[in-house]
Amino acid sequence: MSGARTYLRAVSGQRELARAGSRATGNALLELIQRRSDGPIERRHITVQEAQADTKIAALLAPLTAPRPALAGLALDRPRLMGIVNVTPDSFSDGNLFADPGAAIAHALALEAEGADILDIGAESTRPGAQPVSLEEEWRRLQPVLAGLLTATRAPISLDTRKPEVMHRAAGLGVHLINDVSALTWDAESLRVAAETGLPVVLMHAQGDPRTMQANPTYDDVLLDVYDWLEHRIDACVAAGIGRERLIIDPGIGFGKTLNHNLELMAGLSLFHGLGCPVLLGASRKAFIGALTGVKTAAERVTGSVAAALAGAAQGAQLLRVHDVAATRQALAVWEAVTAGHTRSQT
Ligand code: HH2
Repeated sequence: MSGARTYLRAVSGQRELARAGSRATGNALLELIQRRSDGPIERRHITVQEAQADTKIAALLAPLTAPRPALAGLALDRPRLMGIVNVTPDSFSDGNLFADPGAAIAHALALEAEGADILDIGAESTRPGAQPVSLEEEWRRLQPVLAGLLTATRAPISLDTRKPEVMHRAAGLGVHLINDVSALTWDAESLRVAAETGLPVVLMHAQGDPRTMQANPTYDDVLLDVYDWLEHRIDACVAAGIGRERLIIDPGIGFGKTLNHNLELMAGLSLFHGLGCPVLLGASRKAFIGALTGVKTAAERVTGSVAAALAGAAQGAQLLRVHDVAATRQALAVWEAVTAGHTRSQT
């Protein structure tokens, strides 16, 4: 079968598969997807036992069951919350609220107190239509916040940037993670510099640049196209010396996607575990929630955001990037206990 590719995802039971590890015999239901360059995409359901009985399919099952290494000291055996701190005048939901360094630090500490496991600090909005900011302006905004936070919090600090020089400077200050919405494609130096930092890196998929990305995003099959693109970026990172164990992948909700693209990605999210890296979902307060609910003000999309976070957790996402940490933490605590049938201390 020339030009054919096979993919495997858990339609249900991804969390149980991950817990069961190589012993995986659980009741997960799998979907086998075959895409040929010259024909329709075929999808059929199979059981874990059927997957294990076929050597080629068993190889696709392995990354769905393999444990992920700890990230910046955090075990990834349960969904972790990345609290968002935008040190910007123009972010889509909280622009200008935390542009002052003191306000940004206070907000980050409040998110930590609410239960954020990681704090994601960004100083350049990448919302649709956003204009890029210069290196020096981005660093002017970031430096006091990073320096202040690194002495004030025990939570790992993630740096949301596309610029290699910002990665280099922030790594020198001691940040723990790089989060790049361009998956290290924005600058020709990004791969090399990110490799040198030795830090874990979030590779997010985006089609196009924030200024134009919502103009007319098109895909053959959004789920498989984003998967293939992220796989190529992982390969590029590995070739540049960033080992797979340092990578986290993210389908990039809202970045060059229509409403239906976003919904297909969320519904098929478990596919991305096949890449063998932790999966991050960033759906918080985004426009697709407004489109589904009619809530125009981003800051009022908390309930919809929590629903999206739970949907991501149900598909085994290890990291959830959220503005509303307390609300998401409360929902996750209840959801985890009622789906498990016991509290975590009883496991
Ligand atoms: N979304 C935004 C920014 N950074 N990083 C990852 N990994 N995944 C995302 O989905 C993601 C991201 C956009 O949200 P926000 O930071 O709230 O807004 P803005 O870009 O306007 O500052």
